[in-house]
Amino acid sequence: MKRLAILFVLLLLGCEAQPEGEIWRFAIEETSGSVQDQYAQRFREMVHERTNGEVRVIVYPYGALGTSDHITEQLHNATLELAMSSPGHLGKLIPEVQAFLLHYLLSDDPEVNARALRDPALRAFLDGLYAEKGLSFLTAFGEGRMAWTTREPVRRPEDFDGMRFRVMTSPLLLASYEAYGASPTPLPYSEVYSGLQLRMIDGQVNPVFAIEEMSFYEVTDHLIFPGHAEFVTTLAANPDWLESLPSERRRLIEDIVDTLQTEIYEVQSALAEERLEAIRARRPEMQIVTLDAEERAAFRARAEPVRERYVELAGPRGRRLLQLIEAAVRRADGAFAGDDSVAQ
Ligand code: 6CS
Repeated sequence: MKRLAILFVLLLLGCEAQPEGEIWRFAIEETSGSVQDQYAQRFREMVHERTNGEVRVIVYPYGALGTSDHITEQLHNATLELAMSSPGHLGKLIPEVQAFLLHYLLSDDPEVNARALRDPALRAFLDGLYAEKGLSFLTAFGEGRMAWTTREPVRRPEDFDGMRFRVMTSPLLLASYEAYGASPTPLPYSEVYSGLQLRMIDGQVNPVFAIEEMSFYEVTDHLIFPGHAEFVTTLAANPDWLESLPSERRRLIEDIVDTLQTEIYEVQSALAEERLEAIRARRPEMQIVTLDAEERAAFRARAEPVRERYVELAGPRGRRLLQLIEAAVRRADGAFAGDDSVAQ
């Protein structure tokens, strides 16, 4: 049924009178005003300006072309040229990228992660993984600290006992929340609000900007910062399309992606603050807590063995990616002074 609906939208798009000139179709996994939307809109403006209007970028917000899985499929089939592909969903196609979902691996400081995600060795490795699955990796960036929103308070892993907790659809997320004793429930983004409202699920996890714009704070009572992860997304392109572009267009894309790497850090940072204030103002009774070091340590201890589960799922290349991320975060954090080597 969903496939039919998507086919229908694609047919409509095909029939719609298209303006003259080159068109690049860019799908995002979030709604208007989100971090991904602000990225895509800036990308669109810069392409337009720097090609003197020869290229138009059409941005499709979440829902226009289906779920994250549908978007990746369309990118693969060249119905789209560019798309955001978050590891939380893309892990089904590229198991190794689930490393970004491991808890207490990235820093709790988005600025450190922003530096780590620029690491050339890490990016080159991701490049190879995406290419093998018929996608071109363009970049990875953080969208902000993740918070849990739940109906009941959570301060210890035991508080998760039996909790039906919504996660994105990558398999590793099941292991991550099972380790806390929860009953993880994978669902597409579009079904989270109704799932909480109808009490099919008791909690979910997302960055604050998303909790605000998807109104998850309306249907949960506790917002908890466990310091366990930042939401990381990746931008990918269809490889045949990318290779078919003249070299100056490819350079233009590289240039814009490079500029946006800095800009998007500022965007997510401002949104995280503004939207938390908006939640406080609209729902003053919402209990907002940041877990302290001791509380985090209890979750960290449960999360540690999930790394082995990840390696089982993602194999030796998964282990390698994990090492590259660890090394990049250490270097970005300034605690890895001078030594660039990472064990093979
Ligand atoms: O929870 C999700 O499924 C979604 N969350 C965000 C912040 N972006 C895209 C992703 O699909």
